[in-house]
This record gives sequence, structure tokens and C-alpha cells, in this order.
Amino acid sequence: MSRQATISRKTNETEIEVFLDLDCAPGPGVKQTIEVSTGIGFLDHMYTALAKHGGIYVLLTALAIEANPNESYGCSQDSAIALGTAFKEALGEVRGIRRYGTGFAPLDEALSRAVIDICSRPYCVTDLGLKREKIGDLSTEMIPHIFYSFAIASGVTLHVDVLRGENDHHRSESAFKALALAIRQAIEKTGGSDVPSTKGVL
Ligand SMILES: [Mn+2]
Repeated sequence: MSRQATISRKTNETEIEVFLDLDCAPGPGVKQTIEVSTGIGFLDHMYTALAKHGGIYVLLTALAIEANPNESYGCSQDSAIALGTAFKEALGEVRGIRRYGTGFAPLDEALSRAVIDICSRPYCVTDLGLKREKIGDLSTEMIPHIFYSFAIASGVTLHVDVLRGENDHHRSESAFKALALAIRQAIEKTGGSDVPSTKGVL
């Protein structure tokens, strides 16, 4: 069974199209394509890293309906919601996967940790310690909000901590890569079809 989803999300501010295939970790016969276009260069860079290291095939376009002061906010928030919604739909019933995932990713002096539980209990805690107002054309305050929006839309519990690092670009990118590694581990198929919960349902 393929784990894919297509989501179209249109609000008064943005129009988002996303396609995901969760089974594109490197391996024989696997082709992973990543095309991300949000109009925000640094955000494209972060989503591309997330997809690449998460082993996820991602096609994502986010368009602001018209230029407005909320453009960057809208595209980043709405794209994160669309990605989370697509992730949840692509996974389907939580069955036959590891459920928990942990990722540590360094980027030079920066080091981040992400821990995910695919549990239908949406929650997000981040401690990123970003100091600059913007990284490229992305408002830094949007970065924890992107993790939050993804977690709530996908129904996962997510904790992301930047453990150290001086450079905000490095801190942020290591956080996205840590999340990618955590996701990749959590969605890995066990080969069985059990529900990974004592409750019998997730
Ligand atoms: Mn970079």
C-alpha cells in the first residue's frame, strides 16, 4: 500500500498544493523528487532539508493570493498546515509503524534534537533560541510556529530543541534536519500490522 496524499488548501490569503509520498528513503529503485516553492527562499531550504532527510517525496507550492503584509506569515503557516494534513492522510491508520522517532542533527557548531510520537495527540513544544529577527526572508518567529502548525495539523506530539549553536541559520536548519530524522524513524514500517498502543487504537 502506497503512503501518499495530495492536499489542496485555499484560504483568502494563500493557495497551497502539496503531494507527499512517505516511502522515498534511499534504496533500490527509489526515486525521490523534491520540488518546493513557497516564495520564501529560506523556507524552501528548510522544507527541502526536511523532505530529503525524512525520505519523503514532496511537491509543494504555496502562492500568496495577492501581495499583502501577511504574505510571508500566510505562506509559512498555511504550508505547514497543508504539510501536516498531507502527512496525516498519507499515513492513514497508525498501524505497522514504529510510532516513536528521535532525531539528532548537527550542522557545524549547532546541534538539535527532535522527538516525535505519532499518536493523534497534537502537541508541540519547541525551544529553538533564535535571536535574529529574520533569516533570509523568513521571520524567525515563524519557525517555532511552523513546527507547531505541522504538529497540530498532523496530530503528532512533537518536541524540538536546539541544544547549542551560535548561527541562527545553522540552529534552524539543524532543527528541521533533526525533525526529518525523527519522522523517518517513526514512520518506518515494522513489517507487521499491529497498532503500536496498549489502547489498541491511535
Ligand atoms: Mn543552509
